[in-house]
Amino acid sequence: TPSSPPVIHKSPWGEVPDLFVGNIAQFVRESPHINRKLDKKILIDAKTNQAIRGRQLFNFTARLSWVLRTKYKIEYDDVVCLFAPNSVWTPIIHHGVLSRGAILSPANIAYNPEELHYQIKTANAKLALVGDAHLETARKALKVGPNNCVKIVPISRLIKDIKFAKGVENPVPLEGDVAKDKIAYLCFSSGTSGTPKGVMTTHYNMTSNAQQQFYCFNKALLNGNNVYGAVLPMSHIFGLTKFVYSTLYVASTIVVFEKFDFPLLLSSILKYNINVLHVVPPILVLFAKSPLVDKYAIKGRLNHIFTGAAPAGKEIIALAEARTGAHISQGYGLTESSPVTHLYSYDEQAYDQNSIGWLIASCEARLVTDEGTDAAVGERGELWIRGPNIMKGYLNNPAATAETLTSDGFLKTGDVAIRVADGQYYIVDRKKELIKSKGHQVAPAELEALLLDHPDVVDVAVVGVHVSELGTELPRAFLVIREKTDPLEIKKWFDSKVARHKRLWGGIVVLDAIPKSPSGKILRRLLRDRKDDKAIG
Ligand code: 4UV
Repeated sequence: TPSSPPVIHKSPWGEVPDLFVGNIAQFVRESPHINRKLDKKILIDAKTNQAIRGRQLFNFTARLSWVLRTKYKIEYDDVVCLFAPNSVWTPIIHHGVLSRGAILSPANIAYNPEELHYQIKTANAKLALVGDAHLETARKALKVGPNNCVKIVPISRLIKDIKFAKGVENPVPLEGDVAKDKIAYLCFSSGTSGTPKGVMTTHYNMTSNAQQQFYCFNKALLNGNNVYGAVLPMSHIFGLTKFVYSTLYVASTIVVFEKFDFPLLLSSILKYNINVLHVVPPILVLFAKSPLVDKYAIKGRLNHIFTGAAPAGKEIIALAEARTGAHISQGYGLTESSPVTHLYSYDEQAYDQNSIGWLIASCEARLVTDEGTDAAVGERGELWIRGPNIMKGYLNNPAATAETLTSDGFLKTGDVAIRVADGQYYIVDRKKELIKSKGHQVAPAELEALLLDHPDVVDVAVVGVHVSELGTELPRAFLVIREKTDPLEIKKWFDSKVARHKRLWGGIVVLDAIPKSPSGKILRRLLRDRKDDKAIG
C-alpha cells in the first residue's frame, strides 16, 4: 500500500568510496593517467589529423581561463553558451570555462536563431562562443528578442587568444571554490513535460558519475589504450560526459568528428585504429545494415559499441554484432542524472542486451507504480533514482523541479522499467511526453505551441512514432484544422521554423478532435497506439 515503507533497490556494486569534491577541470588536471602521458596525443581530428597532447590540454585550459577572465570579463558563475560543432578544441573550451568558475551551457548545433535565443535567454548567458560556420545563426539569435548576451566570440578568435596567451599556463588557475553545489553545466532537457529547461548539473554530479562508471566498468575500458570515435555531439550529455572528461581522464585517444559522416567514420576506424564507439540507435542500424560496413572491411576492428539515448532492439544489436565483431551493450542515462544510472558490466555473461544492466554504484532506485506502490520483481513501475549524480534542479523553475525531484531526493525519470530477479533493469515504456528523434530530445509541448501559432490550426498534439528501419522515433502531429486548409502547407510552414530533428518527419494526421482526459490533458498513449493512420507528408 502507499503507506508501507518504500522498497529501495541498492546497487550490487555498493558504494564508491571517497567521491571527489571539486572542479571537473581540476579532476582531469589531477588524473594520474594523463599526467603519466603528457606527450600522448589524446584528441585527434578525424579529418585534418590535428592533435592535442595531454600537456596542451592542461596549458590551453589554463590560458583560456585567463583569457575569459581578463579579455572577456567573465566572472565567477557567469554563464557561457557554446554553439559549435565538435572539434579537438571542444574539451579545452569546456575545461577553460569551468576552471574560470563559470557555467557552460552547450547548445545543439542544429538550432535555428529562435531556438538558440531561447537557450541563451533562459540560461542567462553573457557570452556566446560560436563555431565560425554558425556565426550568422548566432548573430540573428541575439536579435530575436531580449537577452543578456553581450558578445559573440568566434571559435577561431578564441583559438588565437589561447595561442597568444603563451606563458600564463603555470600555475593552472583553477579559480573559485569548489563547493558541492557549485553548478558546472546548464544542458537543456524538457524532462517529463513542457518545454526545454536548464538542468543545473554540479561539478560534484559530473565527477561523481565519472567515478561511479570507473568503479563499475570492465577494467579493460580504463587502461588508456583504447581509441574512441567521438561521433556524438559534445553538446548533449552523452557525448559531453564521454569525450569532455571521462575517456579523457583515463588518457585514451579520442578521434573527433565534426559531424556524423558514416564513410569517414568507417575509414577512420581503419586509419586510427578506433576500437570503441558510443552511438545512438540510428547509427547502430547503419552498422547492422549498411553495405558500407563490408566495403570498408572493418570487421574485427571494434571491440565495443555502446548504444544509448533511446532504446535499441535486440535484433539490430545482434546484426550489428555479427557484422562488426564488436560486443554491444546498451547504455541508459538522462541529462538530469549526469547521466549514467545503469551499466551492463556487473555480470557480462548474464547481461541481456535488451536490458540496461544493473544499477550503478552509489545509486539507489525505486520502481513506483501508478498507484504509488513499489513494483515487485518483474512488475512495471516508474524508475526513480537517487545518488550523487542527480541534478540540483531546473534553473529558475521551482515548479518543474518539485515535480521531478521528490522531497527525499529521488529523480522521477518518466521511464517505465521492470527489474528482474538477477537485478537487471529493462526500460519498457516512457510515461513522459519526450520524443527521442535520432538521439536528440524533442519536446512535444514546444512543437505544439509553435503549431498553434498557425492561424489555421485549431488544436494539436505531437507524439513520436517509432520507425524501426531507421531505429528512431520521429515527431508526428495530430491536427484539428480549419476547413479548406491544406495540411501539407502547415507542415511546410512548420518544418521551416525548427531545427532539422524537430521537423514533422513522422507526418501529419488530421483529426476531428484531439483525445483528452476530463482535466484537458492530451491522451498521448491513445495517439501513439493508433496503428492504421496514413500520415500526410
Ligand atoms: O536527457 P536525455 O537526452 O539523456 C540521454 C542520455 C543517454 C546516455 C546513454 C548512455 C550513456 O552512457 C550516457 O552517458 C548517456 O539520452 O534523455 C533521457 C531519456 O532518453 C531515453 C529515456 O527516455 C531517458 O529518460 N533513453 C536513454 N537511454 C535509453 C533510453 C535506453 N538505453 N533505452 C531506452 N530509453
